Amino acid sequence: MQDPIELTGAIDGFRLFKSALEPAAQHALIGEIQTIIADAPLFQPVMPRSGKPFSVRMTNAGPLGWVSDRDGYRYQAHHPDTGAGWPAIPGALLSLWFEAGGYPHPPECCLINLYATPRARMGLHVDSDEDDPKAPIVSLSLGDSALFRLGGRHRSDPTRSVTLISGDVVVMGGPARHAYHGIDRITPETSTLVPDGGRINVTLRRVTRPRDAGA
Ligand code: MD3
Ligand code: FE
Repeated sequence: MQDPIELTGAIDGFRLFKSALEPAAQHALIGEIQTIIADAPLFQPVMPRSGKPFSVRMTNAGPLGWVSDRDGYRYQAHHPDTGAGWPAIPGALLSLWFEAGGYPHPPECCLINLYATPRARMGLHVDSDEDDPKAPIVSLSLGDSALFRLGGRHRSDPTRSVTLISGDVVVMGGPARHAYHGIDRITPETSTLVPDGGRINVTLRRVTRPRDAGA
């Protein structure tokens, strides 16, 4: 992998590896993600309390999956619609976690987000449902380009924007791990990787504290 880019003026701990995955590896992963989706169908998360649907559909691989319904956000071991356990995390993504994330314990969640239409977006938020304070989040972008926004610890902190293209890998560690971030816009037809068009983002996460850790 090439050296990462750090956004000037952005919060510490954000690292962007441009085109970390070559096209052949991206294609292979799309195949594996299609198999995961066949096993664990995309579901439509809704906001806690209001029940307002997300514009992004999701599924998961790994021992724990992230879900959101009227009762709240949480990680759980089974699919919210089928009740089945989640499929395994593909080996290529485990390799990416260890290579890019540099964290010694394996990820427990591989959250797969599908931005199927140009209207799909993800509002500014912090990922705070995980209990391991030292583990990074490793993300891989596949398909159409996205305008990613990164802020700071507080919602009102200034933000930086950067375009993520297919094959880009982002690692959030240290202070960036708890920073506000979101996806403002997808640029349609910038990639043919995803069979029906759109963008897929996968994030690899450690959810629980490792048992044996000095963490
Ligand atoms: C910065 N996903 O799933 S990935 C999410 O492209 C999420 O689908 C976006 O935000 C997407 O929660 C962005 C990059 C990312 C992931 C986690 C972060 C950036 C982050 C956590 C802290 C700071
Ligand atoms: Fe997030």
